[in-house]
This record gives sequence, C-alpha cells and structure tokens, in this order.
Amino acid sequence: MLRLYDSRLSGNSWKIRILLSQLGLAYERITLDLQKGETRDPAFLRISRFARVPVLVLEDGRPIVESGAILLHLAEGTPYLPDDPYLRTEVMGWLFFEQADLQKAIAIPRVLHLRGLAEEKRHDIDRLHADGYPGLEKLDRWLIGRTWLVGERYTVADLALSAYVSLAGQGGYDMARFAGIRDWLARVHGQHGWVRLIPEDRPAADA
Ligand SMILES: N[C@@H](CCC(=O)N[C@@H](CS)C(=O)NCC(=O)O)C(=O)O
Repeated sequence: MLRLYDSRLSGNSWKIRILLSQLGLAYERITLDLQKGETRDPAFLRISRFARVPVLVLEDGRPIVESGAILLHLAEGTPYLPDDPYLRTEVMGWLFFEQADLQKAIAIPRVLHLRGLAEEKRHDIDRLHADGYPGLEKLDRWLIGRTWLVGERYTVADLALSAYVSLAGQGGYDMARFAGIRDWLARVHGQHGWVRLIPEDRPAADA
C-alpha cells in the first residue's frame, strides 16, 4: 500500500491527500509532529533526503519527495495530467511558479500567524508579503476569462496552486482584492473528491 508521511497543517502534504482522494487510492497516513522535530528522526531521514514532508513511499518501497514531483507521479495516466506534451509542460510551469513565487511567501507568514508570532515578526511578514503579492496578482490576472490554469480542465496545476493560495488569508494576506482567484478557488474546492485540510474544521477555516 502507498504510505504518505505528512503533518497536520502542512499545505504541501494537503495537496497529496487531495489527489489521493480524487484518484480513490488507499494509503497509510503517518502524521509527524514538526514542532517536536520528528522530521529529524533517523528512520525518517532515510526516506526524506530534505527532512521534510510530504514523502510518498511507493508500494515497492521507493520514496518520492517534493509535493510537485509526487503530484506528477500520481497523476500520470489520469485526467489530472494532460497527455499533450505542450499542456503537460504548462502544468509543470505552474508547479515551478508555485514553488518559486508563492509557496514560501505564503507558508512562512501563515506559520508565524498560527504560532502567535505575527506581531514579533511583523517585518519578516511584510517582506514575505512583498514577495507574495506580485505572484498572487499574476495568478489573478491569468484567471481573468479562464476556468482552469491549463487548457479546458482541472489539472494538478489547479490543485497545487490552490493549496497555499487558499491558506494565504491565514498568513495575513488580503485576498478580498483577488476576485479571479476567489471564483477559481470555489471551482477547485467543488471538484470531485476534494478534501479539507482539517476535516473537522469549520468550512471557512481553510477555504
Ligand atoms: N518544496 C517542498 C517543501 C516541503 C516543506 O516545506 N515541508 C514542510 C511542511 S509544509 C516541512 O516539512 N517543514 C519541516 C522543516 O522544514 O523542518 C514541497 O513542495 O514538498
């Protein structure tokens, strides 16, 4: 059986749980506590070369790290990754853009807010917001007049981008200014098999 190492609040791991659910794949879930330093456990380090979640361990025991790589692996041969080489490349382009322009700029302010450090780290958060807002603006502009990021259907590009973008409000981003993103997120969250980050949360908490 597939095995997923994640953590409770990890947006990168959330992407994988959404796709596993959408594909109807059974898996064993092992949830690490990042604040207790469980990613530095020697057994985990043998499968996670960067000491981070998510890690997906395949049925033959080989691990895959990096959320984008895991999504591409799982989506191969499914409707979530196009066959057409140009469209596949476009999907990968969005995965790279998410990692370069959005992921840390959203994830770090979010962690600081969740840990009650927002006041103390105000300058760091402002700097990260200055990095993140241009990426959000680019995404919002691209979505004008489009339903999905690539081609005419929902793909792992939409899935990957939507995870941290839907958590940006928790990191102090003012998302009210991005109408294109808001409508697109509603479409993504309405996809078959989509799952909440924390199932027991109120609907507004991660949407
Ligand atoms: N680029 C990686 C980022 C993974 C990442 O930052 N994971 C975080 C949780 S979302 C983590 O494990 N942090 C623990 C640490 O860095 O010690 C991916 O997309 O999978």
